[in-house]
Amino acid sequence: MKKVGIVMGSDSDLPVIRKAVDQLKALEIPFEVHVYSAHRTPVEARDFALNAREAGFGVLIAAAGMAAHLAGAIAANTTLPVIGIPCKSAALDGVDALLATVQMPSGIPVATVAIDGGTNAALLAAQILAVEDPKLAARLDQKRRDDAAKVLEKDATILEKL
Ligand code: RP5
Repeated sequence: MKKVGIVMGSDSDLPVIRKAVDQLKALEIPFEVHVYSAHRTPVEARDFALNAREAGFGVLIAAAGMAAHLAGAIAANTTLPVIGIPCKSAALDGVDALLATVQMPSGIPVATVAIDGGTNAALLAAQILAVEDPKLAARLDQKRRDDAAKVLEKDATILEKL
């Protein structure tokens, strides 16, 4: 199976990345995690993106906060699918990163998930890999069934709580 490459702009983004990593582990998807910044280490971020396909990655996830150019900078240097996670920061609650990540110019797409949306980033990466991997697709189907069962359990008990 192809690997998922995860890049975060700073180790302060780790709580968001941990959610993605936990989900990838649960789905038995191989991954690598790096700290590269579009601004502080632009050369390393670029080189990672340029070499990613050859290095065995199938999807990339990029998480950054504030003026969050990381996902876009990665996407500019690869045609692998890139998923952007805007991370919340103190001043603007992540809206700054959301707009910087989602508002990509035509020609360089970034599939942007919710602010701090580490879990959905991992699930979207899994769904992309599952296009060519029936076993992974079956694990995703099972997760959907498990999640639905949990909601229906809550439905069955909600009246007792009221
Ligand atoms: C961004 O700036 C990072 O992705 C992080 O979300 C934010 C703050 O970085 P630190 O100052 O905590 O390293 O580049």
